[in-house]
Amino acid sequence: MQISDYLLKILHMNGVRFIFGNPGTTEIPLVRRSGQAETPMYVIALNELAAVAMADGYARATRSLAAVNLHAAPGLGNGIGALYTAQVSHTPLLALVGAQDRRHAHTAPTLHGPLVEMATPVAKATYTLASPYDAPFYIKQALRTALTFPFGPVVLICPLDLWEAEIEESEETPVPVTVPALAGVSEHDAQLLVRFLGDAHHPALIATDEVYWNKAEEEIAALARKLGAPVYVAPYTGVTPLSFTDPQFAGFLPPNRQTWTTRLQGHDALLLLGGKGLRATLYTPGRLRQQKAWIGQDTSLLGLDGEYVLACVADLRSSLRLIHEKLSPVKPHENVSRASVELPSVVSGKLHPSSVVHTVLRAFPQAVWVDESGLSTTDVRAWITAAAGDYFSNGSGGIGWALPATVGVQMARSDRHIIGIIGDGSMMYASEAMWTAAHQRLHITVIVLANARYATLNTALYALTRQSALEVFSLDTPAIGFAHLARAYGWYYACIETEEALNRTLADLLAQNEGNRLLEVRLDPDAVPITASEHF
Ligand SMILES: Cc1ncc(C[n+]2csc(CCOP(=O)(O)OP(=O)(O)O)c2C)c(N)n1
Ligand SMILES: [Mg+2]
Repeated sequence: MQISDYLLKILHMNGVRFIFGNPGTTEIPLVRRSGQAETPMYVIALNELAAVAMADGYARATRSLAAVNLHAAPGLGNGIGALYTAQVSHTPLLALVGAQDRRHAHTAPTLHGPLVEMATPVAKATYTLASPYDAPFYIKQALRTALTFPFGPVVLICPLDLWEAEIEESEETPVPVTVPALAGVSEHDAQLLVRFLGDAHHPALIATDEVYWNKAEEEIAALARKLGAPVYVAPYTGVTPLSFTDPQFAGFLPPNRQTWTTRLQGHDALLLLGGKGLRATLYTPGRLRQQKAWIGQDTSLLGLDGEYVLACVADLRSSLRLIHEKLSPVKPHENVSRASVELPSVVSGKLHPSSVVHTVLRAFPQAVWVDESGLSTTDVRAWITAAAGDYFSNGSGGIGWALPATVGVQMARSDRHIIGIIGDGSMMYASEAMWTAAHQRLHITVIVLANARYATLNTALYALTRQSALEVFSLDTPAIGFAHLARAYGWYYACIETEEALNRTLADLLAQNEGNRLLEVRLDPDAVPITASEHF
């Protein structure tokens, strides 16, 4: 059996249905053999940033391994930013990277490059196929590593001259790989954690993406209920570890050390569930002085604000169950729910970003959301009612992810209405993803919040310097032609400039759910979202 066939068959056996990618000469044998019986289908993306983010969206929406193919050195280079995002968000990805034919690699041919060195900083592990003898081993090893907690992108480098090489007969049969299982915390540690939580007057749980990857949303909700404690979601969590409507859900923490220190100061014990700790954007001072404990899998945990009473590498689902079982019910504490944010009454006649976000969220309570709405993200999180797993954001701060991720999410959940809510700046990094959406005949809705600027950067500018805006952050000369963009890719387009048009268009959308739709919502460029002060 050829290496390419072995790889495709073992991917399929391990649940991989699609390879998102942008191929080149070095991967032609792989592309040629995909899409046959019991092999994944190749989904063409028009650039590598889009390909990786599509695979990332697909993996997040299915909570399973996704594959992406990147062309040799420049292709890998183009995908690095998106691999960084997948790494930060613990997405299980297998990146198949093509490499030059080794018969002339020493002559520095085109596309030759230091692939291992390029991939290493953004990969959980990097493997290179060197011969037909080691190929089955490294392919299985790459799959196993990608499927083992904590998840992250794993890179497998395949030189062109090896794709069609024959594997030894004894190694031929592709099999589901054995993945090392992770146990829950021990009885002893569970007892310590019960005491840690039970002795506290006001404990709080902090959830990260690992709760989602461990499928522990019900367990975290049950423990929080029994404990009468709130669950905060760590800043920049790119998936939803708990339903936004859960009574114990207390909101996303802001990515600001000083603000989260204040917000958490009423709690005397914090149990962090996964992650490395909390992540801020701009520097502010602050220190979480209360006692902390941690359960998770990413062992690069940082002890930023003092050491942990206890830190356990363990499966979250069974750990939370065991702690729940051992814990006696506690009288509920007050103020659990997410802070309520009132919509201001707007009279300018132009569209205010907050009222637009409020209206679209109310119009589609059942949708799955992919959010890269820039400065409006805090508004979205104030009002959204999505269930666990129905809300995604890049999680790394690296924008350009959302549009292609929306394509991946739609391919994973074809029965759901997927809405990307995306800033006009964020929309333009990988707009070619619209072609893949059209080619795959998807039915995505993208709402572009068109304020003709990088409003987030003006807000950061103000936080850093007290200057309110820079001309450089304007996107209005020329205005981005979203109508033309939609036409270029065969998407339906509507331009919305008034409340009345917004309501009418949303009603039309509810009535029919066919094809890809781009709604350009032209906002009052001078209005800022009402929660903008919490953005940094
Ligand atoms: C890959 C990447 N490049 C650049 C940035 C810096 N950046 C952060 S927010 C932003 C502007 C976002 O603009 P838009 O999507 O229009 O949202 P708005 O700020 O207007 O609400 C930029 C360029 C980034 N975060 N990631
Ligand atoms: Mg903008």
